Amino acid sequence: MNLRRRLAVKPFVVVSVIVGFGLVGPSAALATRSTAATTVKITLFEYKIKLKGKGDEVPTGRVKFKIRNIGIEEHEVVIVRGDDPKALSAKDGVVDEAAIPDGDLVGESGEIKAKGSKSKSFTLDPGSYVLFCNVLHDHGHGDMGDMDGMEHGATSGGHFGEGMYTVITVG
Ligand SMILES: [Cu+2]
Repeated sequence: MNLRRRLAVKPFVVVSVIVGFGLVGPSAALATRSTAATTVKITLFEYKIKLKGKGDEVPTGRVKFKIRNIGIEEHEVVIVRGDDPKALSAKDGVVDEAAIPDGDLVGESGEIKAKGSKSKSFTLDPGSYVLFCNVLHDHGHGDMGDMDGMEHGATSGGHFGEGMYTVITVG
């Protein structure tokens, strides 16, 4: 499993190195391209993902998500290609992230504690993206730490099922 993953990732690294060298060249076309990231401010609370300003329309390229959790529960933002949250494979209000095709999963913020904040940047191609929170409802299980994959196998629902998602358009 591990080996397969490493092999799968390697060609990507090689390609990005080559592209990186290409950017060093004094190309006028590339020089005019803005390298500044667009900042999109996101507020999380029970159970909504709110974008500030015109955050749902984002120019293509580097996007910096500044995420604040103003709620009382832990939240996160998962970014997936697509324009319909309901098209995601979900069970009991929890999206099956393992069922998302590799190329569609852009990334995630990771859990953000109540009153906490996090910034994360992604390079986004034109298209639509679903942003959602896949945190489970807290049933007083105490501190479970950062257990990876704890979303899976849940039967008691999660924030996605409460409608904690939104759609952004890039391009
Ligand atoms: Cu949440």
